[in-house]
Amino acid sequence: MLPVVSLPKACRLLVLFYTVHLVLILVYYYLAVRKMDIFQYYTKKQQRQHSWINGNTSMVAELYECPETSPLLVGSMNVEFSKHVDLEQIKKDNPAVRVGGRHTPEDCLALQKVAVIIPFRNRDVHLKYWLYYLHPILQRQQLDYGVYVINQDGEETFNRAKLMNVGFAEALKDYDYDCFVFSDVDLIPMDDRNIYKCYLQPRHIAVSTDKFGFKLPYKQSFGGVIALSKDQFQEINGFSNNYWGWGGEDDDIYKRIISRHMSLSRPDAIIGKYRMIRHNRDVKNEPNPQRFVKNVRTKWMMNSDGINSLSYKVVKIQKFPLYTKITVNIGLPKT
Ligand SMILES: [Mn+2]
Repeated sequence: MLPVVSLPKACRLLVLFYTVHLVLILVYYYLAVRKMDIFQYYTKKQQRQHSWINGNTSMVAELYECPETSPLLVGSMNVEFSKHVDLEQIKKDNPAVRVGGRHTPEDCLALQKVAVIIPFRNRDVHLKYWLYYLHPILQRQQLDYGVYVINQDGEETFNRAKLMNVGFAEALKDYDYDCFVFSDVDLIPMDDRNIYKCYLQPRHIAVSTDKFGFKLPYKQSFGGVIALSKDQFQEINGFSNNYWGWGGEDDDIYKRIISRHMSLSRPDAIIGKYRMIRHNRDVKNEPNPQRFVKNVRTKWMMNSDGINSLSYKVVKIQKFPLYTKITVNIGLPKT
C-alpha cells in the first residue's frame, strides 16, 4: 500500500489540497508567461510600424504604447471667442504639428490613428478658433491625427453628410486611419478629457453644448461632433448623400447605427461640455423640408445610399501648415 493511503483522513485531504494548489499555480504561471510573449510580440510589431511611418528604418526608437489615459490632460478649460487669433501664431505655438495638420506623439505610440473631418464652406474665422483650441488639445490627448477640412465648392445648397463621406474617402488615401471624428467647425470642447478617439460603440462627443443650455437636446441626438471607427463607419455604409440643406442628416446617421444593432457611447455632461461660436444661418443652407420624410426611409435606403454610392470631383487639395483643405464638387440635389 502507498504510504499516503495509510495516512489519517485529514492528512490525505491536506495532501490532495496542496497537489491541486500546485497544479493551479503551474497552469497560471504558464499562461502568464505566454501572455507576456504575446505582449512583447505586439509591442515589437508596433515599433516596426512606427519606424516605417517616419521613413527611418535605421533608427528604431524604444517606443511603447501611449497610456490609456494621457498624463498631459488638464481637464476643464476656458473657451472664448473675443480674443484675436492668428494662423502664424498658432503655427508657432504648435511646432510639433506637421504640414497638412498632422501630428504623431513623440515619446509613445498613439493608440489610435484619427482623421478629424470638418465639413466646411466660408467659415474661415470659425476655423481659426477651431485650430487655435483643438491642436493643443489633440496633442495632449496623444493621438496620431490629421485635420481635414472638406470644403464644398460653388454656391449651391450645402450637404454636410456628403462632405463627411468625402472626408472619410479622401483621408484614407492619405494615411491608414482607423478612427474618424466628424466635427462641425464651430464647436470647441471645454474639457480635454473628452477624447477625440473611437470607442467600442459609435461615440457622441459633443453632448452638452452651451447653445442647448449644456444639455442633450434629445435622447437620440447624434450631431455636432461624433466618432466612428473605420469598421463602424463601413458597417453603416457611411452617411446618406441625399440630405441637402440644414437638418435631418444626423438623425439619419443615428438610425443607421441603431438598425445595425449598435448603440451610442457618450461622455458625461461635465466632460462633454462645448462652446459653439454664435453665427447666423448660412446662405444656401436653409432647413431641408424633406428631412422628416427621408428619415422614415433610412432603413430601406441605407444599403444603396452611402459610401457605396458616393461620387464627387476633387477640385483642389491644399496642404496648409495646420490643416489639409480639400475642395470638392459634390454636385447638385436631384430634382
Ligand atoms: Mn453651427
